[in-house]
Formats: sequence, structure tokens, C-alpha cells
Amino acid sequence: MVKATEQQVIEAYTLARDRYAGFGVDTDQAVAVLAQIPISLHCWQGDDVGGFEDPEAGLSGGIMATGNYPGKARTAAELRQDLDKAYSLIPGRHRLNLHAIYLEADRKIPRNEIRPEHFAGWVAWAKENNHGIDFNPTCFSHPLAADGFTLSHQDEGIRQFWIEHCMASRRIGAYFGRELGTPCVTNVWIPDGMKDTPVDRLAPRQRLREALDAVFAETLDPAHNLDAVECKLFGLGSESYVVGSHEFYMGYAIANQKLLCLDAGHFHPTEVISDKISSILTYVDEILLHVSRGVRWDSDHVVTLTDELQAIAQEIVRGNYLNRVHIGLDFFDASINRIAAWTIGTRNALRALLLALLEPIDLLRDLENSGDYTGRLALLEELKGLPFGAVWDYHCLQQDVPIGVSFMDEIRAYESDVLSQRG
Ligand code: RNT
Ligand code: ZN
Repeated sequence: MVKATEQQVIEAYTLARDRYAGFGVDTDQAVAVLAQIPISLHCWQGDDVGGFEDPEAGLSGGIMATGNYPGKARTAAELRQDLDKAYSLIPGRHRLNLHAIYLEADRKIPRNEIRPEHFAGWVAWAKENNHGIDFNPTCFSHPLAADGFTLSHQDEGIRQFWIEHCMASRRIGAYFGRELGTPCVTNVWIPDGMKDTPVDRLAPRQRLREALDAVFAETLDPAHNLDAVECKLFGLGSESYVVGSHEFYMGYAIANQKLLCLDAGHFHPTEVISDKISSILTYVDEILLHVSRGVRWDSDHVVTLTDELQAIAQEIVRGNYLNRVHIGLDFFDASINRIAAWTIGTRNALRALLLALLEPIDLLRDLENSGDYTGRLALLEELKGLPFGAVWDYHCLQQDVPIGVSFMDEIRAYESDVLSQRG
């Protein structure tokens, strides 16, 4: 493959800029805005959601990574090294989304005893590289979650254990926010549910509500920590009933002014989160997205540039929600190079945002408001053929990251130099 030269990229951009200007779109402005949008990269793509709490233990409890591509990170140091590589191939400054099981300690720490000091290594690295950090309590892959219930468990002691874990996680979130000068979004997802039809759908939900009230009882400065709750329709082993459903958490988020986390894979297969954003933001200040791609079910495939990904980005940009939507990724494909998975998925999320930023939104709105739906359709379809790729390449050039698929050259070199050396 012949790489595009700098001159080719600039020439193509110049033509594209004029083309977009014809629609009243300022491409320089679009890339300037794009450069400021942080995406929260999920640490768990780097090691198939294993974590470092207990290197012997595997993933269990309602989610699953499939594939055995060689070279996954085995330690926090390896994971950071892999993340550094991925960030170097993605334009912009981005965040890290950490799970509690990615702590560092010289002994196994019970989950209800995790403390900021167990994450000091991540903070030092984040400071050095200018990353914000987001956080998640890990309410799965644990003996006390083995029967499929955590915060809504019937047993008060088990419930209390998970409440303490989530409380400890929020304090760690506040520590990240304080240290890094940017609020940490701490997102609670629990696997609680039933494989087969329950007879009592209410009691677990009442227990979950009370448990969440206990988790959130301590007031933390929103400049340091923001709380989010993530709903789900079904999961592995919770096919018939999920305690923390969409209605449950939407109600909870509105009643308690929490962030609602919308995961693109957590709804009926033809239901889309893009259409939910403006509804929910009518009632809560901010939301968190888990941008993912389900294939027939909540399969957590690497994000591709689908219609729905573009629709999500359009909603964020058209609604002027860039300051109210926290964009996180959530996929874990263990069957391909994991650094490529991060790079491809994140670059796609950014490409979708760029496409949205390049829309002549005022023109489109005028057509719609004047009832000219024919003109709206014609323009929307024509926009799909405009040279947005030239703008994207220029953005990558400006941000000093590989242009086009040449990022794969670096990933292949890293695979042979680093990943292949791992046992
Ligand atoms: C699970 C949820 C949750 C997890 C992460 C690892 O269905 O999507 O967000 O993927 O916490
Ligand atoms: Zn998720």
C-alpha cells in the first residue's frame, strides 16, 4: 500500500474545505471542536476483562469475552504500555475508563477494602500523559456474585459487601477527579437478574433501590466524582429478568439526579440509544454512553462506522450536548489484536463525531421547519458523499497520528516487538 503524502492530504483537504464551505460548513472549526472531545477508552479491551485482582481468576457473571488472540496484557504495566500505543494512534487527548479489578497491590485486596492507594500507579501514569480517568466498581467475577445477585441480593451481608465496594469505588473516583482536575464518572453496573421467569420482580428492585441510596448517601463534590447507573435488558444467565432495567434506572436517575448510562448493546436488537439521548437529557443534566456494537445480541463487538454510531454522534452534536454527554466505549473482542480493537473503535467514534460536526445543521433545520421534507431527504443523502475522509486525514495529520490504515503498520511492529514476547 502506498501511503498518502502530507502534500496529498493537504491538497485533498483544501478541496474538501471549499466543498463544505459551499454548504456553509467551516471545516477548520469542525476539526478544532473534534480535537477537544475526549473519548473514555475502556481498559478492559486490553485483557478481556480479566483485571489484576487475582491473576488466576477468569471472567464470570453475566458478561463474556470470546477469542484467544495472543499477547494480552498480564500486568498493569503491560496494560499501560498497550494503552500508550493505542492512544498514540488516535487523534486527540483521551480518557481512561478503569474497572476496580485493575488495582495494583502486593496482596489480594477484598473488594470492599479497595482504596485510592491501590490506584496510585494509574494516577501517576494519567498525570504524566494527561488523561482523565473514569471508574467502575466490579460487581461480577467474584464468589459473592456467583449466584447472579449483588446489590439486590436477598442476603443482607452480601448486599452490604457490594454496597461497601461501590462506596469505596466512589471515593476512588473522587480521588481521580481531585488528582487529575477533571471529574471521574463512576458507573455502577450490576449483573443481577434471573435466567428463568421470576415470580417476584418487585422485591429485588426494592432492595436495589435501597442499596443504591446507601451507595450514594455520602455526598461527593461533583467537580471530582459524578455517579452513573447502567441499565440492561438481558444478560448471560439473566435472560428472563434484569433487576436494573431501563425503566428502573431511568426512574432512579431522574429521581436522584444521577447520570444514566446508555450502553448501545443493552436494548432490544432494533431499539437504538440515539433516540433516547434527547429524551433523557430533558430530565437529567448529563449522561454517560457506552458505545458498543451488538451483533444479534449484546455481543460487544468493536465499534464500526454504522448508521447507529453516526446517529448517536448526530444527536450529541445537533443537540449541542457535547458538554453533557460523556462518551465511553464498551467492547471486548479477544479474537483480534487488542490494540487494533481500541484504535479502530475509537477512531470510528471520532469519525462519526466529525461527520456530525460537518453537517450544515442550520440548513437542514430550515428545511425541516419549513416543511420541505423532500429537500431535507435530498440534502441528508447528498452529504453522505461529501469528502469527509479528506477532512479526517487532515485532522490526523494535524494531530500527528498515522493517516489512514497506516496505523496498522505500527500495530504490526508492536505485535512482533512486544506482544509476541508475552508468554
Ligand atoms: C455489561 C456492561 C458493563 C460492562 C463493563 C465491563 O453488560 O455493559 O458496562 O461491559 O462494566
Ligand atoms: Zn456497558
